[in-house]
Amino acid sequence: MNKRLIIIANRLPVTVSKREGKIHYHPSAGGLATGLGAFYREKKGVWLGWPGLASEKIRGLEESIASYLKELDCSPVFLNQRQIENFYYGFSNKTLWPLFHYFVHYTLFENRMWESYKRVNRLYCEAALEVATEEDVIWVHDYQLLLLPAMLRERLPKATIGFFLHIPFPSFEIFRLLPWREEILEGLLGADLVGFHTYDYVRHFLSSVRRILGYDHSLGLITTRNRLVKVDTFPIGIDFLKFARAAELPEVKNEIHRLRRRIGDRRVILSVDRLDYTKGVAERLDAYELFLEKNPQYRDKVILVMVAVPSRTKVDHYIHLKRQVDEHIGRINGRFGTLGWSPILYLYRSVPFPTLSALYNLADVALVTPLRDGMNLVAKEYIASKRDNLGVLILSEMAGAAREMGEALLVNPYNVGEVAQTIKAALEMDKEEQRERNIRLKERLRRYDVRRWAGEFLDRVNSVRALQEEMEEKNLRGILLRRFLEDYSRAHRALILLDYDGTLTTFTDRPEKAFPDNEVKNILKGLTAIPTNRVVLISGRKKENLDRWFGDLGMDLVAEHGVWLKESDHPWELIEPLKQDWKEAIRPIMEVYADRTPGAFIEEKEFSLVWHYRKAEPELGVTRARELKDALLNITENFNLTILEGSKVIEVKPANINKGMAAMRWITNMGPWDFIMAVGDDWTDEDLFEALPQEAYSIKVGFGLSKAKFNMDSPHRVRGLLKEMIKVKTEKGRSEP
Ligand code: GDG
Repeated sequence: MNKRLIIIANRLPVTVSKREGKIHYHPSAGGLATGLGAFYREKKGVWLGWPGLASEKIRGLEESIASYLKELDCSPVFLNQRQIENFYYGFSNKTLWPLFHYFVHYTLFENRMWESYKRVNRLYCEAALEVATEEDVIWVHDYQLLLLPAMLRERLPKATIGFFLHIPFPSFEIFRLLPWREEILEGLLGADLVGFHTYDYVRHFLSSVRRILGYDHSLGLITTRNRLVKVDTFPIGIDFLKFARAAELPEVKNEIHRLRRRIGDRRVILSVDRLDYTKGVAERLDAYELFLEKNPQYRDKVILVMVAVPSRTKVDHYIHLKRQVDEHIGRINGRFGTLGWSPILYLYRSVPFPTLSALYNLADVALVTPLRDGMNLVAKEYIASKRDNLGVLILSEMAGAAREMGEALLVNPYNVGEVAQTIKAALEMDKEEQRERNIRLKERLRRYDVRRWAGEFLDRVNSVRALQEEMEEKNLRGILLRRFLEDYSRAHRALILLDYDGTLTTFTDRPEKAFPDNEVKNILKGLTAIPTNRVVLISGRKKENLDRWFGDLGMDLVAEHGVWLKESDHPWELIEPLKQDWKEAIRPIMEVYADRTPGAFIEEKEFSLVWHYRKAEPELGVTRARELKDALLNITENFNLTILEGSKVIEVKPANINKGMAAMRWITNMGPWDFIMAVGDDWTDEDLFEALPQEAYSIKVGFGLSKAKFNMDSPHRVRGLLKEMIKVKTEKGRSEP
């Protein structure tokens, strides 16, 4: 099915301005607008965003602007001056932008701005609901709209929603500073797919989700309370052909001649960016100054053309930065300049595309040295523009682009000495080497251009949606639930196999704290009291523990994942003769790992040893669990033991004994049954699901991959199901005396 594409970004690809009382429309600057501008129209899509002008300035003209934009498949979200101040200049650009770029000392945390951010995200949501349906693919962009995916999900539960972040996602240590970190993460997890430029950003995001919200992930799939969310890297490309072909355009050729006349035969070093403190302009100027100081032979032979596009000119840090840069350039030009030569040609404005392309063509060296940058398109555009494949790209390690552009000269932008030396090396690199590096870079840029980027993102979001739907189909509710209850109500002999922790109750920090509340006891009592039922609680817990909690309920019990079995009033039996001598070899190893992992501890059962790490710092816990498993592998083989990975536990126990094997005692020895169900939540329950006959109902609690035929979201819903079962039989009992 060809779904419609709805793009939602802070800005529209068309900017509206007002001059002398008249409204003008022109294309917006920036990589996203140019890259996706044509793409979404081909997909018969709609682009939603702010047209760039405060609503006070266009009072009474909203409708005519909206209808003009509609012709361009754009749908405007109008923002007033206060919203622009608090949402855009405020929370987006004084909180998220500096924090996500590691400028913690520039970051403001103000509730007023946060409130506005929430309200404006809501406004985008309402605007989206006027055009979008659940049949569409909705693609939300960037840091201004982090809450929008969840808002949309609430209103359009079945829509396909993707989110892409264009700036870095910072490490957990930085992200955790945000007072509203939970809301932001939950906001993003409303999407089906969350995309980033690099693997580092993915890693940081997953780590924050795990540590802050407690949701685990595997292979980039996060299991939230009720859904799966995929997280992946999609390094953005550029409109390759636009840059590669530009040099043939007459207006670009003219610009090249004009600039060449002005610059003479001097070597050109180019830098192009928005004037932003993340771009490392001061450090770059320091490096250039040092280069001129150390290499007098290059004076009057080079020129640094510095295009600095004015940005956020009303924000204090930017006003200050502008002043600093002006003074710095003045100082360098004053120090080294001569009557006929200024070392820096400073263009504090946005230049038209032909000039930009001409500069890319002319430049012998591109100096792209941001202190932090999500990707950086200038680096890519420079290489794509080089028809003769000559020119050297000096690129900051801190730009996302550095991850894919290994053939560039990579530098640490804070290391002024290194950057100065690299400028010299770039000017002296032989042509063959330049060609070799650039051909390789260019090939990748040609193959993975912005269309391919968008295409891959959209393919992936659709496939994640398909996976979601598969999970939805397994969710035991609606018709499936009705059929289940009908089957059960007809049954004359029903076998009910239940896990306890994570299935009938949520997890706690320490296993002994998860004692059953009255509700769960009443449910189990109620189920067991129905004469046609046989209820078995199959747990990993110790038998003493199960006796204490459930001994008086009349159910059958299985302890230690199948080691011990007990039929209602009978004594406990061992499933088969087992040894314990292996514990002496295993316990010391587990102790070492418990000592090295704050929060981890060992639980000893009669025939197994369990290493718990639920309370440990999550990533350390996972790493140590992996190491522990490695350390145990050799020994367990010798003793015929098996290592189980449960939910935040590593358990060592006799091989071949598992919940499935234990369940066979009831399934085969005590059959036949006309209804069998098993409910469980973790790896140890997979053995149980596997042991069930075809027609049985196997139900996994949670949304991870499983052999179970059905899913339920939470222990709360499992309790609801069991209550329904009791009700069904009781009602039936009353109506069939
Ligand atoms: C975000 C992330 C990420 C610049 N000056 C002029 C001009 N430009 C164009 C360039 C380029 C774009 O603006 C700037 O590239 P960025 O990579 O900084 O893109 P942004 O959209 O600002 O930033 C960034 C990007 O999103 C994409 O995901 O790479 O890390 O911060 O396309 O050509 N264009 C013209 N005149 C100029 O003076 N015509």
